[in-house]
Amino acid sequence: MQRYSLAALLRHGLNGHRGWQANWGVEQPQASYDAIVIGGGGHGLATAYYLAENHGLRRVAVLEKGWIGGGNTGRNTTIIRSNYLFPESAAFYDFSVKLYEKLSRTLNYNIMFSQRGMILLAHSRHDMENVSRWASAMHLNGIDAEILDAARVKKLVPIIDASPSARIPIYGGMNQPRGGSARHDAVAWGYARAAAARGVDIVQNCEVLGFETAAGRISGVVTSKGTIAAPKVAIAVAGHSSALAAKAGIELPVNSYALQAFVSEPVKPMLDTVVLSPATGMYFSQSDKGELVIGGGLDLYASYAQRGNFPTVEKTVAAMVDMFPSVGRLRFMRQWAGIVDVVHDSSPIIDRTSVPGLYINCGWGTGGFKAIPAGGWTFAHTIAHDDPHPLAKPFGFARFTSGAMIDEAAAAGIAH
Ligand code: FAD
Ligand code: PYC
Repeated sequence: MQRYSLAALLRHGLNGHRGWQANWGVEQPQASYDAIVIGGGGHGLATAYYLAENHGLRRVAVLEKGWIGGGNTGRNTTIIRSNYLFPESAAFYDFSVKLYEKLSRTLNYNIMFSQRGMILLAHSRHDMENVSRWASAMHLNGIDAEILDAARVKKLVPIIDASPSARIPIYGGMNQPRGGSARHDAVAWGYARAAAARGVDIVQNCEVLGFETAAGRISGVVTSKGTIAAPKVAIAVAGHSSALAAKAGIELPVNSYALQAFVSEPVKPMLDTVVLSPATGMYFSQSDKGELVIGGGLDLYASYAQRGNFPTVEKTVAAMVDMFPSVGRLRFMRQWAGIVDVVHDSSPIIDRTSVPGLYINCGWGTGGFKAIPAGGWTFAHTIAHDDPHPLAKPFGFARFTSGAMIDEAAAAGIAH
């Protein structure tokens, strides 16, 4: 791993930053690997890191068609929480939060993890019932949750309009104190650097175009940089999962939609928690630079365009200005979308596929950033042992035939 002395830092700073060595990445892939991971998002990079670190596989490549973190990992609004309803999800996502709690130290890279709490707003008596049941489910699963009345919401979020005349009334809410956020790029870069330091080849600008098989097993991939052999190939390409898996003859129960986010100009500290209003689909937090990081619901039709469309922006901003009138004159600096991979029970898929040697991690929809450490950990185990990790087992393909769905639509944060 690269370490710099103070003198070296000064020298680099004064000479225009020439001469830094790259922390990861090779231009050309080797002819063969023990395992190939397709997709240099958080899940692919974490998978490669844990393959090397937990399972001793060093001849591993991550193939990324663009740049690492350029997909949803670098486009998301970084909410981390484990407030799900079902025991399978609670165990999985809380394992992820626990890995996040020590990730900066694990990777020796500051991912700026901040457990500032995550508040879900209740706008009606019905919403209050809902969050009460939700908090009870969390307590039964051993996860922190507190019910808030309107006065406590106002105390935690002073800029909210909780007055009796507010157009969107505030009845109260629910807080997960251990929820929060982390810097998305840093998660990708931290895993990439740590994986590369363990011998993983990270190959950017390398698109996987198809699969090679021999005697019914996977034997490699065809890429924009040539054909590469490997007995194990793992897909972690989020919104492009169904299109890529189809090239191996696999039909996935996944649809792809645009999910948008926006960032305001920076302002002085005004919010030190994460706030989400499930009923309106509006949520926001404040970044360490002062920008408000804002998101809304899914665009309503399936799409691969990383733009999003205007009605979603309008609806989100209208709800935000109603609830937080003081933001009404702020200007937006940026708007974008990512293509999210949606399964009809709003839960992910981590499993082997029907092609021996081919594995898949997908279906994170609007909520897979929080799952990156656990997704990588359990997917690496699944690949290394050719058998699902116990935490991943409920999230396999079997549920689509057994009917044992894990329907987390109500706890998805942003419905998907
Ligand atoms: P990605 O980061 O998308 O990585 C997949 C990679 O695969 C991409 O880099 C892509 O270029 C590459 N790829 C695709 N096809 C190929 C190919 N053929 N060959 C090679 N490479 C290929 N989650 C949360 O938990 N909290 C949030 O607050 C949150 N907010 C969100 C807000 C927005 C606007 C969006 C879009 C998503 C949000 N999410 C959130 C969801 C989260 O971002 C994703 O679930 C997560 O980042 C998925 O990670 P990934 O590694 O699977 O996918
Ligand atoms: O998963 O918590 C989440 C989330 C909120 C907004 C988008 N995803």
